[in-house]
Amino acid sequence: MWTDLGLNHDNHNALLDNLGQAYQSIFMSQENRPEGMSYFDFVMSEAHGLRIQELREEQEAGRKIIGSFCVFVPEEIILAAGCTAVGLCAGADFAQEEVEKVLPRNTCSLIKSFFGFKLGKVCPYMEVSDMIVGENTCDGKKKSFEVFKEMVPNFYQMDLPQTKTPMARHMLKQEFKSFVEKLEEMTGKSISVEDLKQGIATVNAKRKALRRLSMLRAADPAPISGLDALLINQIAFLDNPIRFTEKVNAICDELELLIKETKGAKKAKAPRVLISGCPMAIPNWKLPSIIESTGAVIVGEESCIGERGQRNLTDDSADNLDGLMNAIVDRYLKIDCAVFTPNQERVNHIKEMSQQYNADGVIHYGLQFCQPYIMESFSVEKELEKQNISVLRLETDYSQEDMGQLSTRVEAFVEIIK
Ligand code: BJ8
Repeated sequence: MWTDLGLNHDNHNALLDNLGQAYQSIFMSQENRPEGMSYFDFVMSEAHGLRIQELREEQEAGRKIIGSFCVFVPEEIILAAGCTAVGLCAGADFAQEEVEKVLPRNTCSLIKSFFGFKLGKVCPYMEVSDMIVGENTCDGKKKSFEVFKEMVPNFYQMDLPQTKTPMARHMLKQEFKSFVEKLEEMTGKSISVEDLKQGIATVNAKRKALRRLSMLRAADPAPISGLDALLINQIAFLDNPIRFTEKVNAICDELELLIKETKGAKKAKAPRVLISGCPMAIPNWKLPSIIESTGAVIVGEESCIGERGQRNLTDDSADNLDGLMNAIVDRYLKIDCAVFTPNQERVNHIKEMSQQYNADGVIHYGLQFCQPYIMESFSVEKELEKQNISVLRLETDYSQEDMGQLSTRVEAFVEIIK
């Protein structure tokens, strides 16, 4: 299968070895994990195995696989077109020397990562995709896609607004309509009202389940570690959405029982941290593992791999395509990514989340060279401090070199918020 997909065996094996070791030491060493995590451990163990086989079987049956890098690419529309959506994770350094031949050194790790996966030929999700969608969000992504599309013949670029004015809304609707046309052209099939309603229902069910999981983390003791909750949010981008939703609801049932029995994954009264900032794609577990190794518990992620990406359902009440498309546009325009200006909603959401999950402090996570999030972190800090919410602003990348320094800063912060 790997040869068919054009993967480089040596590089791929090296990646899997590293991943396997990291997973064992970070996830499997945790105590008091809910039983329902065994499904998500299984998915991870088969992320480069059975899941790829499944996607290839779907392809053989005529479905197209659509890879994407951003929560702005609407999964409802992909499903309505009879296609499958996969997130292209970009959470680890790979083939960095090769990457720095085509991108400036001072590019954020997330962008360098997907270039590394492509140049090192190690990502089966990228290779299995019939189309890869890149969205014009930050300057780094937008300009790097000019280079990336030379490497990926099946690349589709989606333009996105950077404000939320009526004109921006109009532009987003046009972009989503062009995306519909592109998918219809690929599949040779028109999207009907029923298809779109079904796509919306599947994605709404997934988001509701993830919301349920988030709310349960408000309990003290927290019934699930932040690492495990992050892992579930990461897997949301890879797994079959219907099966994934069932499994998230099943673990939520278990967590509700644990809460009733006041059983926690972490100790009661453990310092509670909210993470806010750049997305943490698989296998980016560095900062969460440092935070939880101090005895603190992460109670929420204000991130696209977390609540920012999953909050807000799509209204499915319209009975025509235009009405449903309007509802999709309205739902996506609520995403408060830092590429938007102004972006007051994001600060409001951080405040709201820290209250809702009883956080003792917020750690703002910025990837080095990510201008939108790092610039915004100053105003986030100022506004939260006005409300007496303690904030630690961190900048890091995917390397392990700053582990010591990060641990020292996180430990000191956790001492303060205890
Ligand atoms: S909606 S957060 S998934 S763009 S870290 S590449 S911003 S320089 S990832 Fe994102 Fe969509 Fe926004 Fe969400 Fe650029 Fe920053 Fe790198 Fe980033």
